[in-house]
Amino acid sequence: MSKEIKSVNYGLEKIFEGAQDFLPLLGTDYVEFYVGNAKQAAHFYKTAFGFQSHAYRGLETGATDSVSYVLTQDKIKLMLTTPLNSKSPINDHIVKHGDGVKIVALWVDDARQAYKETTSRGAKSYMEPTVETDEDGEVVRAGIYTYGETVHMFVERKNYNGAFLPGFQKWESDYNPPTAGLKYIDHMVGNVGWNQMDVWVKWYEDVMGFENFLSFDDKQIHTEYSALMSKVMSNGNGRIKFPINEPAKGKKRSQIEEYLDFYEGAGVQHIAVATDDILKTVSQLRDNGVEFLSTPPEEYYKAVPERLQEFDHDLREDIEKLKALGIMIDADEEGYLLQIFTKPVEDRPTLFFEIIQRMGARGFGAGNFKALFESIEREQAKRGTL
Ligand code: TYF
Ligand code: FE
Repeated sequence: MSKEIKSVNYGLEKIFEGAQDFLPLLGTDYVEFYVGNAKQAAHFYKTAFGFQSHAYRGLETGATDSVSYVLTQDKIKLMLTTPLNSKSPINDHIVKHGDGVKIVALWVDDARQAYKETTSRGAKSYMEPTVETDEDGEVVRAGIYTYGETVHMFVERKNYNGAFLPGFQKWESDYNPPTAGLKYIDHMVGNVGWNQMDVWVKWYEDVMGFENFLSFDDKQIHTEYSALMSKVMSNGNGRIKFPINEPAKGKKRSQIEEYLDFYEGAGVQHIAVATDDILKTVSQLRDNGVEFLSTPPEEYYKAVPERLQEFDHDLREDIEKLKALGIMIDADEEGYLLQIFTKPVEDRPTLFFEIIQRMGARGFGAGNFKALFESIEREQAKRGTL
């Protein structure tokens, strides 16, 4: 399988040569989850994943409809929002999907322009450009729908000096567990329905000006039982990467079908967060009680040196240490990467996290797909959902 990735054509150079980017993105701004109990979820992301208390909006700050906690870790900002009464539309999202990602916010220089460029290309509006102000300045936000009920919010904060957004106060907490070394969001993956992948690939091309950076078909991504297809979309400067998965026919129910059944539609499947010391990060997360998928079998680790040699890379880490923590290794021409996946972080088997350390490689771990999917299938079998 690692041989096949050689034939994959990386697309970034082409994007740089291409016409002017009509949607310049500075990076991921924040990710907002709609959850049943934001107070408890915030405690979990602090205790288990090492996030830091950052900002708060709730009854104490004059909000009457919902409460939001904002957590940070280096460049990552998570917002956890919960409704305060039965009338809030946030309830409908939670009833249908369970806890999950509602908003993937993108940092821009001009939110009005981003909204105009994308809606004129066919994006469905979620929120017209809206100016919010407080004593720290102003933020302009505008939102469009992507797959399912998921939203991309454009956030313009060049005239703002506050902690997060107007309406939030700094969240001072007496409980401050240490960070886990998570640095930034590397990519966020969407699961879409049968035969919908190319529809959303085209949407990201036409509406957002993204390009298809890598593709994996069901011949590459399959196990004995299940299959899926995946295409990675990237924006012009390569800072934003959104792989899109769709299920493919196999002997049994694939993990993508399981997700679609339990999330009751398309949505964010996993958030990959980068670290520059995966051994330290993962041992800390394990100590904190984060549950990871089961470790690949012995044969997987036996084959690693050969897979790395194929591309002439020296693994700087001790393979025994990686194995002890269940971390997987994949290589391509440019380097290698280390990655590991959590179990779903809700009772519905939906959203999970990936921890990734890139040592030059720009791929997504294609050489690990088989071991990873077999590990996911072991969990599905326990749930009776395979
Ligand atoms: O983001 C990726 O492509 C990798 C591998 O259901 C992956 O993290 C792909 C599909 C999937 C889980 C992980
Ligand atoms: Fe991933």
